[in-house]
Amino acid sequence: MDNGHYNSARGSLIVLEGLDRSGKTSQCSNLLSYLRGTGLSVEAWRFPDRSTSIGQLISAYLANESQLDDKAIHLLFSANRWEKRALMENKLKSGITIVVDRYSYSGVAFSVAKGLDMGWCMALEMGLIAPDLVIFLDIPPEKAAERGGYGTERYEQLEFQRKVAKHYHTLCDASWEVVDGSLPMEAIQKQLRDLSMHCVMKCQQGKPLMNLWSSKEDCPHCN
Ligand code: FDM
Ligand code: MG
Repeated sequence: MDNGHYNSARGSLIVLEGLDRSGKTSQCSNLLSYLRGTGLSVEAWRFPDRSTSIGQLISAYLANESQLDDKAIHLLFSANRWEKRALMENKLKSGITIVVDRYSYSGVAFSVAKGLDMGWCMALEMGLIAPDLVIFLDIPPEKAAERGGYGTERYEQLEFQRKVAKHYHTLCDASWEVVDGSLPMEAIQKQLRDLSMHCVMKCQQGKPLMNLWSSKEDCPHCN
């Protein structure tokens, strides 16, 4: 803390993960309004953050406008999180809660589905800020595919999403909150609100900010 303006209570890092068309994006914006309504300072972030120059390279790749080696694009996704790390830490320490649509787990699950090594993928994420809450919106890939169909972006294909789902389930540990993404919208909203409020309270009560996968024990898949 380098000035006297920080609130004593820090913000929480809340991450939503799930397949494409699992409902993450609408749930994130609903959660944002709810949390704001309780008087909290909250921001909604998403990864990839397409607004930066790295994000624009990622966006072109996803739109099939460029071709990149699988490791090269993986490194860009990871760099896109690293370039926001300091800002994220400052916001959290200044009392702002951040709701993030996708984080390192997407980075790992999608790249491992393409054949990259899980330990290699995870190692690049070590030292980013650890989420205080990871909510996994769990939905069968077939059901996600039915929801108005996929767009035209790379990865929005049933066969591929099946593989991603498998790797999400490998990453999912006891610290994750799994919410059934097939439930009615309102039921999901309620669970997300309750989980988030509980998390915010714990952070306000002094739960320390941690780094992601900071030790080998935290990262069983790291080499
Ligand atoms: N994606 C997202 C990755 O492959 N790696 C990552 O690190 C992240 C954050 O990018 F198919 C994939 C997941 C998705 C695509 O994401 C674009 P959005 O949420 O649809 O913008
Ligand atoms: Mg998408």
